[in-house]
Amino acid sequence: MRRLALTLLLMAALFLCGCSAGQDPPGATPANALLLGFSQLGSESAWRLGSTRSIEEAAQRHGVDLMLENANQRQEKQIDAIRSFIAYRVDVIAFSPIVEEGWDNVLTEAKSAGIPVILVDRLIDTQDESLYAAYIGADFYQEGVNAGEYLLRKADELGAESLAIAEITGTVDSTPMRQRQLGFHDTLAGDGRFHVLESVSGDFLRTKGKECMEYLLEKYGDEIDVLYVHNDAMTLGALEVLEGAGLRAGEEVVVISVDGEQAAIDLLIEGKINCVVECTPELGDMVMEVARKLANGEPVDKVTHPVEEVFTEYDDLSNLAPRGY
Ligand code: GZL
Repeated sequence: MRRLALTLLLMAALFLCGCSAGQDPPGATPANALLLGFSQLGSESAWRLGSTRSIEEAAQRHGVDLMLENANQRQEKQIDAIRSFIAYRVDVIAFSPIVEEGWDNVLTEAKSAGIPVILVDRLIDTQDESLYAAYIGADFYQEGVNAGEYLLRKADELGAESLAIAEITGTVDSTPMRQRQLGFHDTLAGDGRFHVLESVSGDFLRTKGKECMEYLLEKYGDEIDVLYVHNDAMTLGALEVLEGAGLRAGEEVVVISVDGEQAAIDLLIEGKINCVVECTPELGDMVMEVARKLANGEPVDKVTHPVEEVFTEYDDLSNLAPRGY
């Protein structure tokens, strides 16, 4: 009799607070709730916009509550965002570090607060690998190797004895800039056919890619046989200058680009770009899966690379799916 009375009392209490057995009372945090703080570095390219979209859509699909802050290309704003995530007691922090150095202090604060950190898209340079739980992003060195291996094939096909290379790099001291440069030059090292005229930074921006091309063309003119550009946005800017100078990009100048934006693929099909090395921005689902595991105290891989392709003038791209960025 007492048990029945207690049961009736409990059911009445649940009814009065508007919830039934198994539901969380209003205002309570649902059992599988996950609050992710994400610091995006900016909006510098269609690739970056695709990256942000991937994170936002994946958070929706995975039922993750997302606090996304855009730093507009400023490291100090990323650091401020991470500090605000710590103060807000998010469950997991993720961010795309604009450059590799300068993160130890703020990530030590996150570690002291017991909040796991995921590096997305770019790495940091630190002596303390415990400051982050996982890196989800491309193997940029391999992307540079992919670009170099295309050029070796092109040089053989041309029967070229000497090719002068101009390079437009991404943001100085960022992982993609450092690794795409290293992988490319390591692949060509020792092959006497290639020499680099100059490497200049376009900061991954179309406008600066255009300025770099104007500078390179002014200084080297038709000496330039090959243009290696660290992202499609800068390539689009550079092609404006080449076309304006009456130079046939893809023919008189071999053009190698990275990212795989739709605009670059269209130019590859047109024959104005010779090679596009893919760097996918579609990392959102991997980020959410790892964040969920970290929040549940489950082990995660330290490094996760997405599968990436290389698109060249030798490929049949007629059935290539729309790129989505
Ligand atoms: C690469 C990413 C780079 C892209 C650029 O993963 O960090 O940043 O290649 C973007 O388009 O600006």
